Amino acid sequence: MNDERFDGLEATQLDEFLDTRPHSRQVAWQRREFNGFVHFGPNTFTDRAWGTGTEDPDVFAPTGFDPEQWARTAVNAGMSSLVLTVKHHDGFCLWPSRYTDHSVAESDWRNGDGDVVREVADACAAHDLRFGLYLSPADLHEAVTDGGRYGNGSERRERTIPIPVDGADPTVDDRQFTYTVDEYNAYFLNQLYELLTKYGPVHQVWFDDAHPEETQGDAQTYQTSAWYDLVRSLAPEAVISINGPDVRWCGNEGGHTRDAEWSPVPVPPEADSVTDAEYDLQNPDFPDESLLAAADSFAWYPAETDTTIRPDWFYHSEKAPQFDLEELLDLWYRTVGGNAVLLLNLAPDTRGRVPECDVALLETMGEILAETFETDLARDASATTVEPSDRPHGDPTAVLEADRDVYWTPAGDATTGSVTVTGSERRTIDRIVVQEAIEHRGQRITGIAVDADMDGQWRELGREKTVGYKRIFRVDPVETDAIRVRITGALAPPAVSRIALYRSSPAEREL
Ligand code: FUL
Repeated sequence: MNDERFDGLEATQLDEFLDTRPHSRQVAWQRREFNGFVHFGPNTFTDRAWGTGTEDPDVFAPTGFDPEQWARTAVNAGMSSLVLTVKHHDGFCLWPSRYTDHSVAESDWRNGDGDVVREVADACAAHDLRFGLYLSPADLHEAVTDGGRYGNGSERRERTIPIPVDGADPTVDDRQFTYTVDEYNAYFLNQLYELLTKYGPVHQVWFDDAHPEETQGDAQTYQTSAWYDLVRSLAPEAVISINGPDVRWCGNEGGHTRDAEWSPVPVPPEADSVTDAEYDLQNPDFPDESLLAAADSFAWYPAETDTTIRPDWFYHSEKAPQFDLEELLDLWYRTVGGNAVLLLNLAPDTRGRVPECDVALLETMGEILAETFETDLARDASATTVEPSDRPHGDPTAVLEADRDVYWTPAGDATTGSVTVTGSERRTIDRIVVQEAIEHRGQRITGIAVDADMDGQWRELGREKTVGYKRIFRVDPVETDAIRVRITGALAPPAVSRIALYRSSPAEREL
């Protein structure tokens, strides 16, 4: 089975597609699988989705700010990192920035001595969570206040980052950078500099594409190549997401996923890079046939599904979680098990705590997933193929090892093949995990089926189009001692790094 969307590719294009590989920072991010987003700021207190930029800093007044509780919740849910809105579209900074008076330093909260970013970064470190930051390019405060830098038509000239500030704390870093930028971009770069030097290590930088006021959005050009350069210099392991070259927005905020999610994506001829391309990310068939056929080159640009546990990104007192436990688990399976990363938003309330009912949901979710995936039922299994195994990557037992650097491929140029995993006894199985060796061979599989040996007869349990980093099959429970994974199509010889078998936890089955 082949995916017809690739039929129109020239041989050279196909070669380029196949040669596309993730950077190590993208691999590290992909392996984090499930992360927490945190929207917290003036909107938490004003009950708004988007602020105006004219909020009095005193509205930011958490009564029981507890980032430890956020971090504990995240860990118990099974998350690997937290990405905090250090500045949302309203422009209010959750750290005492030297470059604005619109920050926690100007609020009565902790007499202006509070630093949300510091405490969240520290809580993450204490709980072995990676830390990421969302810094909104759109900045209403800078757009609407007198002397604001957003869209002020200022001259682009050579500026040294960080720009020294009289009387302010000296920088904690002595590196300097020079960019030819306007005032708003200089402001943005100064803030990035502060954030990446004071609160690191930072593993993800999230640049939103959205702007609450379209027309104002047009007023300001974002000099993103300078931003990217600064992030690469100060946080080389951080992925730059959404309005960035490393991680692609999945195209919706509702937690919808594609049946077939591809990480290598075409760069259209009119664009210089993926960040320059005008993609229709709502397209369920992205990247579609016409985009593929027209491609000049390809880039590894994997999908992140961001959605929020509550109906809005910020806390609203009258709203409850929008997903129940079953839906949350389904979301996790469709994203993590569908070659995407899940970024699930938490909305701390006016106390500065994740609401208890959300905590309960997330912790139950985490317990269920931990229990389901605790024991790989293939751990004492053997893996066999019908082909000779004494050739490079011919040994099928590679798929039983967690080591992602060992993998199996079929013999010769074959684009199909199968591995049978046989256990020492019959076991009940209803989750089958398959992974491609994306680090070494990119993404290739276009068709895959899984079968169970039912007393000498193979019974097909499920079928999918793509695998990529990870595919999780949720199948009806079968009692068997052998599972066969059949690659039914691939763009080039497929490389399978992992096959693992599980039984869902009793709590999951009762849902
Ligand atoms: C959007 C923003 O406008 C929302 O407020 C939220 O931050 C979401 C993650 O991104 O573009």
